[in-house]
Amino acid sequence: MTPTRSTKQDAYTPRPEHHFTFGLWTVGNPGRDPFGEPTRPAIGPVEIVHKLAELGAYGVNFHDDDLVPRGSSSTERDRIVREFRKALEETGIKVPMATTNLFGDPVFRDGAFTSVDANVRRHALQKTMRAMDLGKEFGAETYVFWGGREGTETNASKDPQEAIKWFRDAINFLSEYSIAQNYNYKFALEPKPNEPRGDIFLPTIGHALAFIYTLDHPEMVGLNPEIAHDTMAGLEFTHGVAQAMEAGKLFHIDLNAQKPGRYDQDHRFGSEDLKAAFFLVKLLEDSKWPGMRHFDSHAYRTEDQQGVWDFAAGSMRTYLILKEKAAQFNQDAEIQALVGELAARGGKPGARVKYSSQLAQSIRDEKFDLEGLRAKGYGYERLDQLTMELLLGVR
Ligand code: GCO
Ligand code: MN
Ligand code: MN
Repeated sequence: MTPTRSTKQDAYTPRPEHHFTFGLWTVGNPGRDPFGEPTRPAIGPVEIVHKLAELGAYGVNFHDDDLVPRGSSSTERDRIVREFRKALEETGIKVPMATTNLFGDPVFRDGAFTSVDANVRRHALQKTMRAMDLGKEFGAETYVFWGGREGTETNASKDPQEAIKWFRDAINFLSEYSIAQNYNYKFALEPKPNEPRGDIFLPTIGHALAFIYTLDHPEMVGLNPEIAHDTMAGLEFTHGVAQAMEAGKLFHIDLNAQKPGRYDQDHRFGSEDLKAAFFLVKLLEDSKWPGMRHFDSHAYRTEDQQGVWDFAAGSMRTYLILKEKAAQFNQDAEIQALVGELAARGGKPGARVKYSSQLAQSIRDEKFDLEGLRAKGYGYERLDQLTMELLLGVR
């Protein structure tokens, strides 16, 4: 096992109660890309579990095929499962989430739940049910659906309305399976606009949210949004997360970093657009969101195994630093004075309109000081600059 670089213990040292998780496929990523071979050896599940425990993570997540490679015999499966379970017991590492690989096998090249081939669609159900069984063996509570191959390159191929119906049938079917098996899974749909398909169905948080309310069991189904995916689509991630959260639908989150307009980079959390990362952490922490802080990302392809653990430690450390910055923002007198002025403009805390005929009449009759409202600025330049100075460490 690669020795950990001697890292100092300080306020930003991750601990299990911070609920940081990694996928086997994230720290296990060997650096393959569409243009080149792996640049480092794959790391086995048992070593990953021990290393994540040493670094202070809470949990590890997996796809069926990450843990038990495709084509394993039942003896191999039993051995792998037994050794993985032993590692979990020795370290206390949990498995909060599981998922299915419905993208690697060429059988899924036209999609899994939305392949035009009905046999492929039923095979995808079979693979998912088996993977749900495997996830439950390790106590997973959240089940992620990332439809990487659910989509098209050409709309000549399938009727997109029909494809949505197939997708709905699959989620309804698997919801019933979870209920029948007493699995009590929460399903989390993960939107992505493209890659590996030219265009993927349910490409954004908004598409997925709207889809959920057409399901037979909308209460079981929520979102697993990912920073990289919304950034690829040019969207403001924190707004999407907030909308999912406000709807009670933020079931899981994939943290990483991404430059807009690129392939899915999945870089170390916080390594791009620090201010966006800060406001995301602030949202999650101010809301006391109880879910797992999952890192769906991997080390640069330049790295050896030491670099992988630097990447994992760095992801958690940056989150904790930003968490402290969020607390500082909430305590900074000058910032809070500006925030307080805005709150005062909002009326009583949480003042909202609710229709009644009297209120309608009174709003119709209300005299507004429009000159005053037009003239008064909002102070956002000052507020943003103070935020920047806080982030840059000079406050
Ligand atoms: C990606 C996705 C995946 C999923 C993972 C779990 O763009 O490759 O983000 O990493 O999150 O398959 O469902
Ligand atoms: Mn991704
Ligand atoms: Mn993801």
